[in-house]
Amino acid sequence: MSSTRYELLAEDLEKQGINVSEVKQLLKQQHIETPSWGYGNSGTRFGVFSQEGAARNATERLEDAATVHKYTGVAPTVALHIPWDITDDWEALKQQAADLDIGIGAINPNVFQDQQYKLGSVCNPDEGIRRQAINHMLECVGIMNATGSTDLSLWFADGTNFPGQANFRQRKQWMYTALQEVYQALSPDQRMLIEYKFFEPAFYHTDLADWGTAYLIASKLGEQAQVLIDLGHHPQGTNIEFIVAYLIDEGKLGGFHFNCRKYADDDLTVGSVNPQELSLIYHELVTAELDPNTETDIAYMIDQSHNLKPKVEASIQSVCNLQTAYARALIVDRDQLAEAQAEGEIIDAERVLQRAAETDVRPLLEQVRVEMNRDPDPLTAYRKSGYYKQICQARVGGGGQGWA
Ligand code: PSV
Ligand code: MN
Repeated sequence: MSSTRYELLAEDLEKQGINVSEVKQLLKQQHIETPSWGYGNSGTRFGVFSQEGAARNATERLEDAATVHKYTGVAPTVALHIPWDITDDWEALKQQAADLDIGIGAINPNVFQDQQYKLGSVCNPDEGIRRQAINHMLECVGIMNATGSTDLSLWFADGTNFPGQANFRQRKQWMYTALQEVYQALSPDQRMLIEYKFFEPAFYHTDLADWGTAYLIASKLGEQAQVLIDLGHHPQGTNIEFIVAYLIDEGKLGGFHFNCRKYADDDLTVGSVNPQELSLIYHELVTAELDPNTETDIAYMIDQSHNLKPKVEASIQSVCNLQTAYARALIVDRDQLAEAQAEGEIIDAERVLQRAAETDVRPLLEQVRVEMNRDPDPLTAYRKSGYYKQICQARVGGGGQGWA
């Protein structure tokens, strides 16, 4: 009897000393959070492109997130952006999520869009505006309490566009005191994730520009504050896997926003242009995850808006790309790698990573999905389901969420 593609791969991996059932177990436990803002109409600063069937409100965004989970099996939570997802009945929204078999993930305050934030939020020269921003974040802690969310995910558009526009040190202090007040409102099981970005919408300076500034402030705040890495927020060529390793080693990596730097952030599918970079990032994540002496609790989230691709399909594709990267990282022969590193055998060390990255893990992922009672090909199964046709018929009208 001839072997299946999965059996051949499993045999080959076992020969390398990889425990395939452990790998499958970890793949089944993978957890990727999708963003509610990935399901509504969105755009660039040049315009919003409406899509047929785009979700028009939080309820519909939850339906889409649940659909992505239904077909992938590894996207069980959805991140909310406030006020885009505001409701006057959080209990009902939480119940809707539970009925759809998903949970509410990170809560993202929005302190960048309203008119008063033109010159910044917590670093705004106007004290009253700084207070409004702090109050909005405190309101979001209340929403965490109401929804059972444990992550407050913070990103600030604060920065300046011109030399001399503001006093850097004063802004640094405003940022810290604001975050301190919000930090103090967290309960012990909640944490604050601090996201940095070195450009956009301010281009002269950004108040939390890089992992160093985010790390410093998170360290000063305390254990419940950690850094969030968004793949789109670095200068081109940055070695992100090094940042990952460094922050993990300090117990300060709390969250991820996956996307692709090619289009700054937001829209381009994770792993579409740079699968090698993604594999190397996952290699660091998995190395830490498998290390019994290292504790990690990282929220893996996608931050993409899908302005061009059909949104639910693009989300399924992104989740699948992250499964692929995870699977490749799980099959790295870490003993052989450690040996090559210890002996200074650079080529051999690199070849260990290459071997994993070049392995076709599709049969492994298909097997995992079947064992999770999912279709082995999530995208095709979704396309056949008729969901898209149904939402196109049902969702007529509605503007651009956030960007409208
Ligand atoms: C900012 O560019 C960012 O990455 C932050 O995470 C925001 O919350 C998100 O995008 C909004 O799209
Ligand atoms: Mn982000």
